[in-house]
Order: sequence, then C-alpha cells, then structure tokens
Amino acid sequence: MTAKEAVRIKQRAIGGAIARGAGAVRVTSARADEASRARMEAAFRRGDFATWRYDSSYARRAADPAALLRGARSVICVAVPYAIPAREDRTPLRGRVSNYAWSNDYHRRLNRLLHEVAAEIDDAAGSPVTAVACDTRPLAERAFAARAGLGWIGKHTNLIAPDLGSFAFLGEIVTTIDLPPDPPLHKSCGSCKLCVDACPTGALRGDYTIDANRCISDLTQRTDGIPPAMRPLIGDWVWGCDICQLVCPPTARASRGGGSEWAPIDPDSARPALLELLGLRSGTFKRRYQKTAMGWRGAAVLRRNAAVALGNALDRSAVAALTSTMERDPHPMVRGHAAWALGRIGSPGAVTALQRRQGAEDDAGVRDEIRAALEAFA
Ligand code: B12
Repeated sequence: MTAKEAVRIKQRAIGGAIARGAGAVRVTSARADEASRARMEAAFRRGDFATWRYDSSYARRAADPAALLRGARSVICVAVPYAIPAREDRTPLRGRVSNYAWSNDYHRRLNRLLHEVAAEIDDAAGSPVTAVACDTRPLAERAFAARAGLGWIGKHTNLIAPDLGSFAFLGEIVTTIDLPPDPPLHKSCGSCKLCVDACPTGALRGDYTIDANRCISDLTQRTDGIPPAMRPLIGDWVWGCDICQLVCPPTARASRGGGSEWAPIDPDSARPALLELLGLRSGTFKRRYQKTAMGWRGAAVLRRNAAVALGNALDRSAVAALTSTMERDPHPMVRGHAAWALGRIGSPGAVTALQRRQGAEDDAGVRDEIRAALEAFA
C-alpha cells in the first residue's frame, strides 16, 4: 500500500468513527510498549489487581498488539464521551451508580462502532487487516491511547482527553496497515492531587498507580465478600464509583459529554432505591439490568451492595428489610452483609434481630458475620 493510500484510510477511519459517536480518534504504531509492560508487571507484583485473574503472560500480551493480530502495524485509538449530568435525587435510601452504567451497555455500542469502521478498512484494503478491542481483550488500552496522543493518564489512572475529560470509553482497531502515527501529548496532572485526596478508600497512591483492591469500583464488582474494613468507606455507591473523576478539574472543564445514546435507561438509573435493590430477584434483574454494564455480575452482588449502602445510611427504617434479607436471602454472602448492616445501624431492633438469628443460621460464614456484628455493637 502506498503512503498516500494509508493516509486516505486513516482519514476515512477517523471520519467514520467520529460520524458514529467518537469524540476523538488518533493513531499510534503497534510497536510493543515495554514501559507499559514494566508498569503492569510491577503492579501485578505489588498485588494491585488481586481480584482480577491476570496470568503471568497478561502484561506481555497486553503491551503488544501483535498478540491480538499477527503482523499488527498500527493501532487506531478511539475515545467516546459518555458523561451525562446526574439527576440529583435527595430522597432517602437511594444508592449511587457510576455514570458508565446508566445507559445501555457501552460494550455493545463501542463494539458496533469499531466493527463497522474496521469493516470499512478491510474493504478498502481488499482483505481482512483488522482486529478490534474494547475492555474485554488483553490490550493496555490507556497506554496505547496515551501514546496516540488521545490524552494523558491521570493520577486516578484514567485517560484524560483534552476536550472530553476522562468520562470517555476507549476502543481500538488494530491493523496490519502502516498508518501515519500521531504524536503523544506531553501533559500530566502536575501538582494536582484532588483525586488522590478525594478517594475515600485511599486507593490512589498519587504516583499514577492504584491499589485496585481498595477501589470502590472493584469492591462493588467483586463476586465474593467485601472486606469488612472497606464497607463503611463505600458510602452509598452500589455499582462502580466516579469520585476520582468528578473532582478532576480537566474532566469538570470538558466541553463535550455523552450524546442521547448514553441517556439513563430509566429515571432511577443513577440513584436506585436501595430497598428495591435489596429485594432484587433474578427476573427483575434480567429485565432491568442485564442490558446495562451492571448486568454481568448477577443479582446477588447488587443485593449485597444494597445491604452495605443501607448499613452506611444508618437509617432505622431499613432494619425490617435488612432483617428479612438476613433471615431469608438464598445467598449466604448477602445474608452476611445484611447482618453487618444491622450491626452498623445498631438500633435495639437491629440487635434483637441479630441475636435471634445467631442460633438459627446454618452457614458458618454468615454466623461469623452475625457474631462480628454483635461484638462490634457490644
Ligand atoms: C481491570 C479494569 C478495571 C479495574 C482496575 C482499574 C485500573 N486502574 O487498572 C477496576 C475494576 C478497578 C476498574 C475500574 C474502573 N474502570 Co476499568 N478497566 C479495567 C480493564 C479491563 C483492564 C485494566 C488493566 O489492565 N489494569 C491493569 C493496569 C496495570 O494496566 P493499565 O490499565 O494498562 O494501566 C497502566 C498503564 O496504562 C501504565 N502506563 C502506560 N503508560 C503510562 C504512562 C504514564 C505517564 C503513566 C503514569 C502510566 C502509564 O500505567 C497504568 C497503571 O499502572 C480496562 C480495559 C483494558 N483492557 O485496558 C478497563 C478501563 C481501564 N476501565 C475503564 C473505566 C471507565 C473504569 C471506571 C471509570 C469505571 C467506574 N466508574 O467504576 C473505573 C475507574 C477506576 C480507576 N480510578 O481506575 C475504562 C477507562 C477509560 C479511560 N478514559 O481511561 C477502560 C479503559 C475500559 C474502556 N475500554 O473504556 N477497571
């Protein structure tokens, strides 16, 4: 392919992605990113991502687009803004959901965009020359986006794009075509550390690394129990967390947010009623949540998160519902977290419910939670 043809393909790809909702598109070479690999290896050695199943080869593959597409020469990096102003609902006993999960699942929308643009590139090349990635494939998406000059990696570890801020999803088209690369931006957060100071769990270290085991986003998405010490720090977040991005000045200043395709699927998306979430059964879960990015961990995880948020609300009106959950929820993890929430509320009714349940619970883990809740109260 001639250099002129490559320029034309790049321009068409950029135009095609922008027409389909991308806010910015830039290109970098597919050269393996050794600095990123070293950073990832150091992060895995520190145990920063203990809840993720990264095997030893992940860093090598994620830093090398050729692992995704043999003969890869270029990576087209796409950022799609999704920020939507939140409806501030001050009704009591509401949880908080991260902006990225209010709408229909972003994976579907981004994958459609990427596959359509990739198909146009394949057509122009006359044979398959592309592979796409968005979130689920081993590719250090932020590192390549930064190298392409789409933005810079902030102290909250998210990529901040100049006009879009960090509320932007990333996606990539890896291709065997040698496209003219764009230069990286030479920007950083400077001395700003608002995100580091705002993170309630201390997950951000301030050196552009994160202890994901403490990140509320990770804590609300894990499928096992949430460590007791972390639960009070989660506040009312029931899925994901946006605190580090909401306080980020370039993100607040961003001139472009999400279009109507990122609108919440219903008025309660951002602030779901906690008592409803606590009683969520799989039928309602499938109807309500499976089409969103909250759909992949199942209903029990959301009931568990609702229990934690209710414990943090310290509102006695939740005691009856939490008691019923502690006694009857089919999932021991949810019963255990409901017991914790009752202990945290600590009203006479909550303590009586815990005492009554102590001898009746079959599951050893839940009995431990009940014992710990009563001890904490005592
Ligand atoms: C696992 C994962 C998580 C984990 C771990 C997060 C993390 N910080 O790594 C958890 C569940 C916590 C998480 C949370 C979120 N995630 Co997430 N997540 C991923 C996923 C699938 C893999 C990330 C990964 O491999 N992490 C391991 C680290 C070591 O590797 P890394 O991400 O490549 O980051 C390193 C390199 O970029 C390297 N690096 C390379 N070059 C350079 C240069 C400089 C100067 C610096 C400082 C660093 C650096 O340093 C980084 C840190 O060590 C990616 C998709 C993907 N395949 O990349 C999405 C992704 C990173 N997540 C995304 C989103 C939207 C989120 C949330 C905002 C969702 C939410 N609201 O709850 C939060 C943000 C929390 C936070 N502050 O990071 C977006 C980020 C978009 C953006 N603009 O940056 C991604 C890219 C998905 C997507 N396709 O859009 N996520």
